[in-house]
Amino acid sequence: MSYQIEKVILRQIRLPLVHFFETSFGRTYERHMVLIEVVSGGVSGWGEVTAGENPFYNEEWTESAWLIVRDYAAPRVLKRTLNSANDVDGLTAHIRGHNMARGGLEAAVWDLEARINNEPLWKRIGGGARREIPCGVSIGIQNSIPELLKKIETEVNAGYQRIKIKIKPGWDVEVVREVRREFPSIKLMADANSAYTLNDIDLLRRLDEFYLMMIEQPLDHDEIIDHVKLQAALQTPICLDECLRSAHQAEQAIRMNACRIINIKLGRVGGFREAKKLHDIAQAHGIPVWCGGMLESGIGRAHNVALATLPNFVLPGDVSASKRYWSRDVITPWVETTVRGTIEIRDEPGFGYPIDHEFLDSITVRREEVF
Ligand code: OSB
Ligand code: MG
Repeated sequence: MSYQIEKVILRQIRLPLVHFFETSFGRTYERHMVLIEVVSGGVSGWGEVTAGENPFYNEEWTESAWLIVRDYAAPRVLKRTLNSANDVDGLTAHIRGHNMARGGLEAAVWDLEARINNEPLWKRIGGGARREIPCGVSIGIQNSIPELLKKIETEVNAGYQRIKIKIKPGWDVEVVREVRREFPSIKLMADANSAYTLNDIDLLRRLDEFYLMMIEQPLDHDEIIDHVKLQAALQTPICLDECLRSAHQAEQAIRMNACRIINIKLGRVGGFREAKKLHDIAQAHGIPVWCGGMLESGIGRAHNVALATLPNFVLPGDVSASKRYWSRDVITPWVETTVRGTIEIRDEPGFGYPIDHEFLDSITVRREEVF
């Protein structure tokens, strides 16, 4: 069934984190997200742009996302006859980069299409390989090692299946050693967010001793080739995040042996269509994937849950309970985990969680309609 989008509504919200989140590129206390609502025949679909507040993870940030969606992406999609949400990717593919802005709009159209068809988003995208998704947590750089150990203990006790810690030069080998001493048998991994270079090979090899599940994006954000050299020097599998922005790049990285595992983020690759393509290519090569996170509100979080029901999402992802991030989420109920460290999928149409409109309105700092 074809449909047309009559209106795109952009909203910018502010949501303070319950605890700051620190990576090798900086600390975040409060998220400023752009939410996208697409309207067709009285039905609304929702998406979230996963760009950060600053262009430090990649080139995008809240402000650029607003302009890209408003001035470039939305006008290409509005009033067109769409046969499928699969069409959206191609309509905005002339935009160079800015995958998160493109992907926020694309995801909103998938949600809309699921709602028009009265079916859950996970079903619309071809997922549903599992009824509950395995969950891990991503724990940022802390002020001290004891504080980190305390946080890990809390999350392990909450049932999370694997722990990811952030590392950077000066907060790496000794920190991982202490974590391993305290937690010898947990599934543990480290994410460097591009903080190292090939000059650090010897240091990174010292991490092999701690039998990490993987080390995520150790080298430059746009560097695949150096990861080939590093992977050949390490026992620990490399997982790529930042530098895989398309299914094609992922295929090249796999063929070159730049990584053995892939983190898929909906925004980073520009939406569900590309995420599914990347997923399929990894699966065909026997490379497991997991769903990354970008400190999403409930809307982006629920999209991630749907994505993680595709069959090759076999490793626990960075999708965890709302309450780890927010004192109040924009959906009700919030995303919660089971005692097994999983999130159960829901059968309501679209992304499956009603929006808390009253709260959403109260944290909206900017709103604009494009039609
Ligand atoms: O590299 O995975 C990352 C958050 C912001 C930017 C980059 C990353 C992250 C996370 C957090 O690790 C994952 C989450 O809990 O949402
Ligand atoms: Mg990462």
